[in-house]
Amino acid sequence: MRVFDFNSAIVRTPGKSVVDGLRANAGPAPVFESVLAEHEAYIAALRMAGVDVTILPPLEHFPDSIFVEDPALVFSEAAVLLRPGAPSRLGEVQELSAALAARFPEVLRLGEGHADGGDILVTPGRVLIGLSARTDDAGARKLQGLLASIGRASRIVHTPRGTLHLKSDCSLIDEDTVLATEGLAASGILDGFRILVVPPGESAAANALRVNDVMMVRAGCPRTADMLSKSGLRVIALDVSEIARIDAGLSCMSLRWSAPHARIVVS
Ligand code: CIR
Repeated sequence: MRVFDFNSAIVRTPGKSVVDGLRANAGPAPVFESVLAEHEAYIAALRMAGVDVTILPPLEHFPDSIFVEDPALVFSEAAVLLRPGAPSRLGEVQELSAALAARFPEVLRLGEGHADGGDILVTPGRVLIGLSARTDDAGARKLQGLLASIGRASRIVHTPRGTLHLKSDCSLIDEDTVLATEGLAASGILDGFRILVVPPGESAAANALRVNDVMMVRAGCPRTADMLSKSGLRVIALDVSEIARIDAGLSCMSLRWSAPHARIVVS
């Protein structure tokens, strides 16, 4: 099984409070109805890629809770409840725990430090954990221990300064190849992988999402889409312009894994 073979996913419907989601820069807040539409299209794309999607209810107290990738990390064999680095997001962890306990044979819990799922890139050989403003040394080290306990090797790297999450700047394309921004490609973090650099002006497209044989890419980045199509992938362009206003992209809106006996619907 490849690390991007998934038959199951969890997402969370945005609450109206999503318009108050965290954002690093001043700018217009997203429009709730538009976020909802982008989220619905995202769910449809996951289903089209062959994934059974569980939709959790909105949490108005947690504006960023639509971004379920950050409070947890999931594999077929276990889930890990993380500790997001933004204080307003810490409570999202508890809100996910019952859904994960019902679906995974083992649920581990990060007990100290901070780590956001957006800083974690799962590759075939190891899990890369990016230190960032959200993921600290204590959290990364503790997470390494948890990963080792389920037989997963990991490496701590540095998310480029000024980048929210490691995966804001990269995504796995296939078992040997990573799509990355020019800056991340030059950093050495990805040495050993074949790197496809996103074309100039399309750096936001580096946060793409491989699900089975589908590659979800941010709409409005035609050269990236073209490059990926030429790699033989079925590319689906998704509009994420509203959620981008709160610093988000494609990977952050789901937790994905391969469950042993999941119902698979391909449409
Ligand atoms: C935040 O700042 O936490 C949210 N507004 C965006 C989180 C995006 N998460 C991700 O890319 N993994």
